[in-house]
Amino acid sequence: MAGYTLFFNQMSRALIASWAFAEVGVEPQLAMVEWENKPQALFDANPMGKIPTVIHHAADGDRVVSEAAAVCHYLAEMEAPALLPTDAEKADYYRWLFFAAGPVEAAVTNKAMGWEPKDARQEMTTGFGSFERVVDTLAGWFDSHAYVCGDRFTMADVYVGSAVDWGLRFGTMPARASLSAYVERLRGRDGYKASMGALGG
Ligand SMILES: N[C@@H](CCC(=O)N[C@@H](CS)C(=O)NCC(=O)O)C(=O)O
Repeated sequence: MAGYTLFFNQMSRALIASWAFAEVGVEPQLAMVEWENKPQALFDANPMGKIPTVIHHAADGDRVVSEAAAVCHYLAEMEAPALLPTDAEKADYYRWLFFAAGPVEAAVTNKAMGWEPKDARQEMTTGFGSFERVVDTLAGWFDSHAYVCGDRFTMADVYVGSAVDWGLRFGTMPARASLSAYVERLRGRDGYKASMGALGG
């Protein structure tokens, strides 16, 4: 049996996990998920019924990990410590990993669904502030850094890079020069081509 099961659909955030698996050099068993007919095993593992959901068939028993950012980091912890941050890189690594999973995700999806904070007061209490602040802040980082942790690719780039890649690909994030250049660097990776590459050019 493979060491991991990945509940998967090609047009979903499960591609992020697929990319993470490619980067750590592990091939999971895919459990295909049709939206209209999700397998019971997915709900058993994750009552949210969302993907990516991963089951790690560890020596001490099965472990479930969901949430794409957590899946990425967990796989680096288990399989590829070289993709984890050094002490000096940890602040950048966690900062941008959580920024992407929280403010970026919320800002992009809220805007795409037609909701944005309507005034300064709402911005103050909304975790992402405003879509513009989120994009300016993220693009500002990549104005002067090649990757999340500076000049070295880490697992955080799989998650942050996926958010930027999807944003540019589907037009939910503006194609700022630094964001486009960041995504181009990532698209050159073998792990990206073997996973996200399925989305086409
Ligand atoms: N917070 C989750 C979101 C996962 C998510 O929304 N996945 C979508 C596909 S992109 C899904 O499984 N949708 C199926 C559903 O909600 O029924 C993560 O970051 O992994």
